[in-house]
Amino acid sequence: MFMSWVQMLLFVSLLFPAWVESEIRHYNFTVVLKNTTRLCSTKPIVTVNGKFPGPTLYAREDDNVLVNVVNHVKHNVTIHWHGVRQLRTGWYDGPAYITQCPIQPGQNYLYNFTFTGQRGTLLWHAHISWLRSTMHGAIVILPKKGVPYPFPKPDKQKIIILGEWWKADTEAVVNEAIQTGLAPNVSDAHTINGYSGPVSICSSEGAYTLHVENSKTYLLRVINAALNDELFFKIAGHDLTVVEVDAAYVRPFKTDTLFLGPGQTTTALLTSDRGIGKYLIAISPFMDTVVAVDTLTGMGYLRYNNTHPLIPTTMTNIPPVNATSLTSVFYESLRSLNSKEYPAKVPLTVDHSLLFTIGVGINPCATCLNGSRAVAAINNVTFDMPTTAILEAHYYGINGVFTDDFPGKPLIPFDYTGTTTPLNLQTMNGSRVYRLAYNSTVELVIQGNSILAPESHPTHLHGFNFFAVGRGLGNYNPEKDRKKFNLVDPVERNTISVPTAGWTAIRFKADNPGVWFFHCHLEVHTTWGLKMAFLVENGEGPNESLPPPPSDLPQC
Ligand SMILES: *[C@@H]1O[C@H](CO)[C@@H](O)[C@H](O)[C@H]1NC(C)=O
Ligand SMILES: *[C@@H]1O[C@H](CO)[C@@H](O)[C@H](O)[C@H]1NC(C)=O
Ligand SMILES: *[C@@H]1O[C@H](CO)[C@@H](O)[C@H](O)[C@H]1NC(C)=O
Ligand SMILES: *[C@@H]1O[C@H](CO)[C@@H](O)[C@H](O)[C@H]1NC(C)=O
Ligand SMILES: *[C@@H]1O[C@H](CO)[C@@H](O)[C@H](O)[C@H]1NC(C)=O
Ligand SMILES: *[C@@H]1O[C@H](CO)[C@@H](O)[C@H](O)[C@H]1NC(C)=O
Ligand SMILES: *[C@@H]1O[C@H](CO)[C@@H](O)[C@H](O)[C@H]1NC(C)=O
Ligand SMILES: *[C@@H]1O[C@H](CO)[C@@H](O)[C@H](O)[C@H]1NC(C)=O
Ligand SMILES: *[C@@H]1O[C@H](CO)[C@@H](O)[C@H](O)[C@H]1NC(C)=O
Ligand SMILES: *[C@@H]1O[C@H](CO)[C@@H](O)[C@H](O)[C@H]1NC(C)=O
Ligand SMILES: *[C@@H]1O[C@H](CO)[C@@H](O)[C@H](O)[C@H]1NC(C)=O
Ligand SMILES: *[C@@H]1O[C@H](CO)[C@@H](O)[C@H](O)[C@H]1NC(C)=O
Ligand SMILES: [Cu+2]
Repeated sequence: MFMSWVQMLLFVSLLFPAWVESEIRHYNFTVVLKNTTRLCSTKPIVTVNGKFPGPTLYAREDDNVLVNVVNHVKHNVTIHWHGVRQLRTGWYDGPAYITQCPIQPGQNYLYNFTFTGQRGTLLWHAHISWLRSTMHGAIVILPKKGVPYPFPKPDKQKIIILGEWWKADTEAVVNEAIQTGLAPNVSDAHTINGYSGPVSICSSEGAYTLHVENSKTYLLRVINAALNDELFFKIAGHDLTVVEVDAAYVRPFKTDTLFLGPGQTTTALLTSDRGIGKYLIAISPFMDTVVAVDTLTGMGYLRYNNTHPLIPTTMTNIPPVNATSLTSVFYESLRSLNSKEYPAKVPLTVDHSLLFTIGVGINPCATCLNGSRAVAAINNVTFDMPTTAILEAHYYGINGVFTDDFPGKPLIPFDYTGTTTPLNLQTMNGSRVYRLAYNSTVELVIQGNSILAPESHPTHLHGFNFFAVGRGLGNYNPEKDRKKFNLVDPVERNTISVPTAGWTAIRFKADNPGVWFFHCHLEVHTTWGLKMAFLVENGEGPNESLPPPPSDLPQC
């Protein structure tokens, strides 16, 4: 006769499937200090909700997410939802002084955005100074209700967050580097879900254990939340099938080693078919040049649930720090699905053809320890952080905050990957942006330079996914290299490594109005100035324009 509430809900959901499909998900992120013991010493760290790594943000595609961030520490904070498209929600993107002023001590800000056209694994992290070393966590975007994965349904899902740990306070580490002009101290360990596993400096350090049962399929959502290291990820005795990167499905491929730069995510299937045993999980850094990195391997274990404690761990071959070929093989294996359901919408025409040369050099500095300091630049521009958010200055037409004269190519071309370039990097100052009309298409060749040292740079673009259409070594040659671009099924990502002494070409469509940060995701390089922003103008009508800011947008 009468319908129960459950029946009523079912009835309503049949009538209005779209209405029940997307939900509003509320989260409270309270930023607090938490005394934490790692590597046999205790220090207070800045966390969300006292957790390290922080809480996971779960949602489905099309869900509206509301995250109330309350700042209870003495630092200014912001949070960036790394890889979330933020379609017309640029006020919630998070990089300090680009899209918002910081959330100051005692203040709060409600981030309000929707996952559109994305599914998979991403991460959130603080986007101010070096706070992301301890303020980060996973974002899991499940497919819409009733929509299957384009791969066999896993039995279980696991989140695996790779990080870096310093025994010192990371704010002290970066401040010391800024003052002295020298490179900041490298981290003391690599961590898997917060634990390094036993290392030389602390043999009693705990380890992450991935508990498995035999004959099951696990979906591993692997996130590189390290500050400054690109990392290899390996599990002894088990292959992984990569199915998605940066919340975009890829053509599945099998590998025994994952390679992730900071900010990148890789989702892979693992089949537990060994029956019994305890297998080493190893994360180790990649650096194929003379620059110093932390070389301690982070360790965890995969353990079958019927394994006796005394069964020894099965070891794996840990890739050497200079295993360049592994990184190339991994990148070359990545392809978009480019299926009917998930087409690769690669821009086929190009309105802006840009060349950005990126790298690190040395500049004179009277107040620095050696009379010089490290600087980094894009097309010789070392980005100055303004003291007002650029997005606000753009929206309200405030003069004097930024200029829109960012050079689209090097003003004086040079032999980017030559080895005889002086270490001195001629830099220009400024908070310069590159202006794009709504819907314009961009081809951006990111050319690594060898001024201080050739080095791999994981570069990140906010507000868009791009297609990685080409990659090569040496100086980019448009006549020769452009012909080889993959415009059919290139991988779609938000962060891409520019190979050491080489280049990477990406394409994207500027269909998201706002101000979008572009920077190296090695935090040390961001600190030194390897950053800029794209300003995308409004299109026609409200659906192609940035709405006004929310009333609680933090003020400077
Ligand atoms: C968030 O915090 C508010 C205020 O403390 C509380 O009322 C609300 O229930 C919390 N929401 C969630 C999802 O935890
Ligand atoms: C951390 O430990 C120190 C020393 O024991 C103590 O003074 C401080 O209140 C603790 N802080 C927090 C956030 O627990
Ligand atoms: C979130 O933003 C949408 C518009 O994008 C708006 O309709 C909604 O009211 C906002 N939610 C809150 C809680 O402010
Ligand atoms: C950085 O390392 C040097 C040399 O080990 C040490 O003296 C210094 O205190 C460290 N700086 C910080 C901020 O921990
Ligand atoms: C391992 O897990 C399976 C499935 O839950 C269970 O049947 C089995 O008894 C477990 N084995 C042990 C030793 O706990
Ligand atoms: C990596 O470094 C080792 C030790 O320095 C060296 O022997 C080896 O040739 C290098 N491998 C590559 C691929 O450069
Ligand atoms: C700074 O000076 C010290 C001592 O003279 C030297 O060992 C070091 O290599 C110099 N560092 C840089 C980055 O120039
Ligand atoms: C950029 O820096 C390089 C290397 O220092 C130099 O050769 C080039 O002339 C500089 N370009 C400009 C426009 O200053
Ligand atoms: C860049 O700006 C700083 C301070 O704003 C100034 O000291 C420096 O001389 C400027 N450098 C150049 C190359 O203009
Ligand atoms: C942008 O592109 C969309 C889809 O291609 C089109 O519908 C829209 O009219 C375009 N807007 C402008 C301002 O060009
Ligand atoms: C804007 O988008 C909404 C929802 O997609 C649609 O209903 C509306 O017609 C669009 N308005 C314009 C002016 O295109
Ligand atoms: C926090 O941000 C405000 C606004 O930009 C700024 O005035 C203040 O100096 C910042 N505080 C710290 C400790 O950086
Ligand atoms: Cu870099």
